[in-house]
Amino acid sequence: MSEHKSGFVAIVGRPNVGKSTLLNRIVGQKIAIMSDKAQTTRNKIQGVYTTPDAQIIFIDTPGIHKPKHRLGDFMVETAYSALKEVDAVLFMISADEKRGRGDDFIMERLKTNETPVFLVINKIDKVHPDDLLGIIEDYTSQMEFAEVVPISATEGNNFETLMTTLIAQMPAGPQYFPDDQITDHPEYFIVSELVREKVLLLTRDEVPHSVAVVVDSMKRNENDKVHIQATIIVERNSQKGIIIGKGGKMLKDIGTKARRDIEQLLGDKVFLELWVKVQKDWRDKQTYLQDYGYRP
Ligand code: GDP
Ligand code: K
Ligand code: MG
Repeated sequence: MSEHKSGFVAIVGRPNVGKSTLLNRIVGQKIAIMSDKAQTTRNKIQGVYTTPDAQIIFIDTPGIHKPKHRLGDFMVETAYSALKEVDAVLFMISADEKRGRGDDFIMERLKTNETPVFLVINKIDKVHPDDLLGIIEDYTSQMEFAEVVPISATEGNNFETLMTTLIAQMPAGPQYFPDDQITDHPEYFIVSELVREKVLLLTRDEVPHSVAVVVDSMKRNENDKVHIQATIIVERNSQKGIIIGKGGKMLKDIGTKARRDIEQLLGDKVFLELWVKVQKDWRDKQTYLQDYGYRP
């Protein structure tokens, strides 16, 4: 009989390399929001991967980048503090993009750490297999990696290999969470992220990152529907107009799409009520940041 293993793993990498996509594959359910916009993920989200012999708790870190305002500072801090608490780091890169300053910046940080680092080369479905060798040589000349694993987070290539290799790296330890638990985040946080995802998806570049979503209440009513009230917070009146849309159409679309995802998540019928509020420059005001849940 082999000993039970468990440990914590951080996923780092520049924006859009596929960290949230990998995490969603790991937990097999949509918990970290995905989009093609950078900096979609703001908070540390944990996903739990459980097998009969092992359990790994994953942390999806916000993209590491040069902070432009206070929210940026917080995002970078979250990413760095995660690196010290873990048993392994997955440094994810995208096979179809050249090594850049962002990657070098992250590697400089990782080098100062004792934690074993896996180089995860994602999006191999987008390149020719012959290109991989050059990528591997380029990165391994920069620092030492415990393992190098090329994958496709969307297609699933080498996913099992990555998990097996990771488990081998985990220390002996107990199962921290029950078998069926995939995240320790409160449901209202995931719900707010799902609404925010739809706002980003439907408004494209018109309402970039100046949007936050707060779930004001979540209650089950008599006919067993979950009644959710949430507020979308923007910085300018013009953005409020875009989000509401002509005759309220945009807000209705956001609500419909978000409701479908939330119903899947909760396994219950949902009645979703959305409000839009303007809060000027909320990103630069520490008190607002705390109100909206971005606490270090
Ligand atoms: P993050 O910012 O690192 O969390 O990146 P996301 O997980 O949000 O992914 C960014 C974009 O890359 C999304 O459009 C994903 O669908 C896409 N993507 C992620 N993994 C892969 C992959 O393995 N192959 C391809 N072709 N696209 C991917
Ligand atoms: K993203
Ligand atoms: Mg992400």
